[in-house]
Order: sequence, then C-alpha cells, then structure tokens
Amino acid sequence: MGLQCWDIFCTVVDNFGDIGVCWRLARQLTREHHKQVRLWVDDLESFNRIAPDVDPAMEWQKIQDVQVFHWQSVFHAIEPGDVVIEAFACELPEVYVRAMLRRAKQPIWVNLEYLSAESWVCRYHGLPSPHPRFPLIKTFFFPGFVRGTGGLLRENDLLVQQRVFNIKAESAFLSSKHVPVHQCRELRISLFGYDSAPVDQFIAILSAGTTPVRLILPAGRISQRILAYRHYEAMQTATVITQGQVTIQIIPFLEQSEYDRLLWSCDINFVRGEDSFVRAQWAGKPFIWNVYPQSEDAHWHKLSAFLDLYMAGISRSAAQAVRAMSLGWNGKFILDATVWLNFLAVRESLIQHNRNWINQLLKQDDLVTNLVRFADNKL
Ligand code: TRH
Repeated sequence: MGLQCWDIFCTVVDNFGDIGVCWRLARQLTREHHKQVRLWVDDLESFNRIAPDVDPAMEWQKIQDVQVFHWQSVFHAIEPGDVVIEAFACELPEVYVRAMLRRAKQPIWVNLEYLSAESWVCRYHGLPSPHPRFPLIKTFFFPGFVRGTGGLLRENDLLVQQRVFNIKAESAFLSSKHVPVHQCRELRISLFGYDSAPVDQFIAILSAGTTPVRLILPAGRISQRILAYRHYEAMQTATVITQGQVTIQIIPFLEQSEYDRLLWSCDINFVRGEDSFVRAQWAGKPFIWNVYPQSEDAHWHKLSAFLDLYMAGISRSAAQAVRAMSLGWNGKFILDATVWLNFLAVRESLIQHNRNWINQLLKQDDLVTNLVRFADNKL
C-alpha cells in the first residue's frame, strides 16, 4: 500500500488563524504520522507571513515535505486523497466533491471546526452530516480542551522543546530580534491582539506603573496604530519607544515557530483568536486571551466557557483577577490600573496553576493523533 494521502483545504477568512492551524496540522501529519499531505490554500500572501519559505507566486511547491497548492477559483479535477479535511467549513470545490464520488473507496471527509470550550462541543464532536445532494458523509471534528472532543494541536516534542529552551537559547533568540536581555525587575510582555483591544489605555497604565515593562509587539495593525499616533516610523529591525515605565518594542512579524519562542521568552502573553491562544497555554506563562469578535455576542459565551473551565480549582482571588483582566481586555468594561495590578499580584499562582492546567490537557490525545485514529478506524 502506498502512502496515505490527506488533502487539507483552507480558505483564509481574515487574519492568520485558519492558515496557522492548517499549517501546523499539515506538518504534524507529515512529520509524525508519515502521511502524504496536500495543503490547498487560497491566500498564499497570508501564508507567507507565518511561513516565509512559501512563495506566493507558485502554484505548487513543497515546503517541509508538505505539498502546498494555491487553491484558485478555477479548480481542475484531481484524484482526491484518502482523507479530506475541510477546514472551518471552507466548502470544497464542486469538481473535487464529484471526483470523491467516483472513487472506488470514498474518502474520509472531515470538517474541522473552530475551537471552543463550550459544553455543547462534546455533543457535536464526531457527528456525521450527510451531503444534501450526494451520497457522501462528512464528519464534524471539534477541537477542545476535554475528553470527548478532538483535542488540541500539540506536536509530540513540543514540551521537550520548551524545556530545552534555556536561558542561553532564550537570549540567543531575543538578541536575534534585537530584544535586550532581561533588565533587573523588568517584566517582559508579548502582545498580539485585535484592533479593538484597549491597547492605548493599557500602555498608559503600564507607563504610570512602578514596574518597568518591555512590551513586545510583532508588527501588525496595533503596532501601526501605536506608531501613527506617535508620528514614529517603523525601523527595519526593531522600533523602540519609551514612555514612562514602559518600553514598547516592535519587532518584525515572526515565522510561526519563532512566535512560539517569543511566548516561551515572555513573562506574560497577550494572545488572540485560536492558534496563538492554544500556544500560550502550552507555553505555561500567565496569558490573557483576546477572543475573536463574533456576531450576536457568541464570543462572550466562548470567553466565559473557557474561563470557567480553565479557572476550576484556582483560588478565588486569582479567578477574580483573571476574569476582570480578561473582561477588561475584551472591552466588556474599562480597563483600569487596579484590574492590571490585581492580575500582576496573582502572577506566581497562575504559573503554578498553568502547570496543573497543562497536566490536565495532557490527559487527552492531541488533535492530529485523534484525527489519524479516526481516519484509520474508517479506512
Ligand atoms: O490571526 P488570528 O486572529 O486568527 C483568527 C482566529 O483563528 C479565529 O478563530 C478565526 O475565526 C479568524 O482568524 C479568521 O489569531 P490566531 O488564531 O492566533 O492565529 C495567528 C497565527 O499567526 C498563529 O498561527 C500564530 C501566527 N503568528 C506568527 O506566525 N507570527 C507572529 O509574529 C504572530 C504574532 C503570529
């Protein structure tokens, strides 16, 4: 039998989360499970931001053993893979679906959904959904934090890699990004968030505080706003602005595995969406999540379900501090210095809590292992 072939279809709705997840998934399938992977992506420019080896001008290229295809509006019929992942309900090309019908053995068709900690996820994970027109069935696969869901993305050597990332490796990484080594008492914070996050307010709070802070932002919309407001021009390598106790450092947008290193190197991480949010949890440092804003307040349910799950077993003061900071950061009320200082005060207990949280997450298999097991049982 030849190598099992997996097709992953990904449309970049906006931002980097869709391709961020698909790229990890593709690499892990290839590296750890020896699958032949074809990754179909409609926006190679965005892909190139997180994986600079990707050439946006190429229709086909092989990167880290993954075959990357530019998914264009005209899709030529191909022989479908054994397993087909439709990421985030992106809708497969009609010609591809028809080709699936013609295969002697129908491919396993999985719709990979967005991550949520809401309780309904366990009920919907693994449900089959018959195609409205063709005799094909797709299965809904929901990532999640608890048993009974599809699990989270986690490479099998991730925690080992984190452990061997010692002070020396950290300094080498940071100096390659022109970030100086830890100054005495300085708190290092990474910031990746949505435009709507109260960043200016946060900077004002940090600036007037008593703790020196280095706020590190990979270049993006927030950093552009910070620069425009202060009539600064971004420098090629690193832009540094000092305001009271805070030093804002804008670094170039990082390659995806380097972004992990940034999370490992900081004392507190502000993350967003789905993928950076999960990576911050594995990093084990205190983190604040900027949830992707959705219509009908769906994001508030997501945030609250996650906080309930994540904070189970934590002290009441830590829970209150994390909740207040999370709600303030996500715009539920005005973020003030007290909220921030209360969060800072529980930092040590959060580091301990995050170890327990990671151990709890480790009780379930990772998303890719679960997907492979699901497909193998069907094939
Ligand atoms: O970019 P996002 O906001 O993505 C979002 C979410 O996935 C959301 O659920 C989805 O609906 C929406 O997109 C369309 O945030 P996320 O998920 O954290 O993805 C960011 C990716 O970018 C992640 O893989 C990490 C990567 N990244 C880098 O590679 N380098 C960087 O410097 C930074 C800041 C991020």
